Amino acid sequence: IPIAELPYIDKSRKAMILYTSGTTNKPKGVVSTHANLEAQISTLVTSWEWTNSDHTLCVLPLHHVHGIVNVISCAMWSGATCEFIPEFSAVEIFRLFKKGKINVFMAVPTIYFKLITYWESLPITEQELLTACMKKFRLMVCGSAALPVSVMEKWHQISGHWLLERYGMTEIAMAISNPFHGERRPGHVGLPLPGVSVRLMGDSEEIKEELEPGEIQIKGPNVFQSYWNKPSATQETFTEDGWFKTGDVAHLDAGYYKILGRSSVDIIKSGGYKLSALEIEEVLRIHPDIEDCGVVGLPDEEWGEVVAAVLVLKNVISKEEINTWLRERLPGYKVPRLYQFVEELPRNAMGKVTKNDLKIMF
Ligand code: MCA
Ligand code: AMP
Repeated sequence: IPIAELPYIDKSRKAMILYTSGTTNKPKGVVSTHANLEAQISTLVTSWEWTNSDHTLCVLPLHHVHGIVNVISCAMWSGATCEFIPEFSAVEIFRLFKKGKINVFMAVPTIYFKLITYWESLPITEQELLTACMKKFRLMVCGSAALPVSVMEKWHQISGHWLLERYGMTEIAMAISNPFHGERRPGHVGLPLPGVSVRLMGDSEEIKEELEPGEIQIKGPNVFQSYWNKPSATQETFTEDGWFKTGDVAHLDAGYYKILGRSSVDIIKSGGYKLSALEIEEVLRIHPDIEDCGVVGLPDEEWGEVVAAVLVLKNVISKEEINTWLRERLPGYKVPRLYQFVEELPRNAMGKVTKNDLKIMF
């Protein structure tokens, strides 16, 4: 098939906006240029050795980097094949795996957890067939949230693959990755990708040494241009010398980065989605029977974290009624799974709700 020439596009032009939740109550639009996308895609194509004979399956939403950049854009850049399923289904994923064409697969930890659970429910002959198909894959990647070591080990038992865990963010796409060749260290996100500079910064603006925790800061052509129509938020997220402040805390351990946590308790990662506790609280406070509330993320093996809410009520109302009301205003993955009702929220001397005390209540 003759390949038509593509139109000339100035690479400094804006190419894409993806919305991301953060420590503000409204999601921000992350604007990336064509040059940003080129850098984000080409570093992965090189590092993970994509070719036009690859065949992948997109099971992820397209309004996030994981689906749109890592899966689809890398496949298109390489001339590879990309299949889609309209919504997540373990049955459908394994049915397509069994056809024997797919050789590259990428997903969030929750999806690997769900695939393991489904695989375990199958008869042994079916399990063996699937294992044989998966062993022929070239690459299996996991990211968007911490991959529990238990999931990595179990997936190795059933597929023969050590998942390649990598670290990224909407504003920078992928920054740190375990190697394609070489040791994929459980519980670690790996080394900086080619073209990406990484440093760990302490509270007093000192660069951290081996095993000292610090905020991950990123520089490179992969880093986004601006938040849509938010010049001051854009400025605040960069240091004076131009490093992007991720808000994630890590340390360096024998050459590999390990994520230790986040600087904000108000960011929740559930099912690979990044959620703002403040955004959920703001919606809850509109409810006529809710006086006040505090939202937190609780550790969970399947979802990474689950959303939980502590409520002070004006009038008696059930959890079910609150959930029905919330589902008309928020997508399902933002709706709290657990509730506690209290007379008063715990606060510190400054009057700020102490989120760690809320977590203890569960
Ligand atoms: C859904 N359910 C949940 C959650 N989500 N329960 C607890 N916590 C949650 N977060 C419940 C629903 O209420 C429902 O239960 C049941 O699970 C099925 O819901 P459904 O919406 O059908 O869920 P699903 O289709 O099974 O979705 C699970 C999923 C999805 C496939 C893991 O969450 C997903 O696609 N996640 C990936 C998101 C992603 O791509 N993130 C990347 C962004 P009931 O029936 O009882 O109500 S991060 C990124 O791009 C950065 C750059 C990076 O590093 O990659
Ligand atoms: P998002 O803003 O949706 O792009 O989510 C990015 C966030 O996901 C990062 O700031 C991290 O907190 C988290 N994240 C991504 N990959 C990993 C990983 N491999 N391990 C732990 N956290 C991760």
